[in-house]
Amino acid sequence: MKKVITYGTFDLLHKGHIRLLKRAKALGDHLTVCVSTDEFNAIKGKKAYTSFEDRKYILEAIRYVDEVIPEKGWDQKISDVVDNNIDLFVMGDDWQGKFDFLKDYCEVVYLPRTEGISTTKIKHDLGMQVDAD
Ligand code: C2G
Repeated sequence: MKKVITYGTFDLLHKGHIRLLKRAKALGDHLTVCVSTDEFNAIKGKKAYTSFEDRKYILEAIRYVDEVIPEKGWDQKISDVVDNNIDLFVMGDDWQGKFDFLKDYCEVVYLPRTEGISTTKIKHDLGMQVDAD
């Protein structure tokens, strides 16, 4: 069984997120999503509209997602890959190269982002407070 993992906040879930999850799952048999906690988002300088518990609940309802675990910091990826027997790490290419250190532990693939949609754009278009990205 080929296990895939990906990471993110997945706030205000949109087509770009779903397309990433769909393509990641298609590269294996099992997809684990490591979703940022509210505390980690604060470290990332992001404030999600939807709480960690609700973002986890929503992700668990997606057909492409098999397991959801918490992302509490930047430095858990190696242990996540090892402890979960992960074969493939997938991220959108806005992260191109940033996680190549994982190549010692698993395959690493960066997928093209979906153009024209982002959580920041949604918030901006709705006239909401936008994080300092
Ligand atoms: N994404 C995408 N297309 C978009 C928007 C997002 O493919 N239009 C992808 C991102 O590249 C990422 C995933 O969807 O792989 C989740 O995006 P975010 O929730 O914005 O994740 P981010 O805040 O970048 O957190 O440790 C890594 C971080 O947790 C990543």
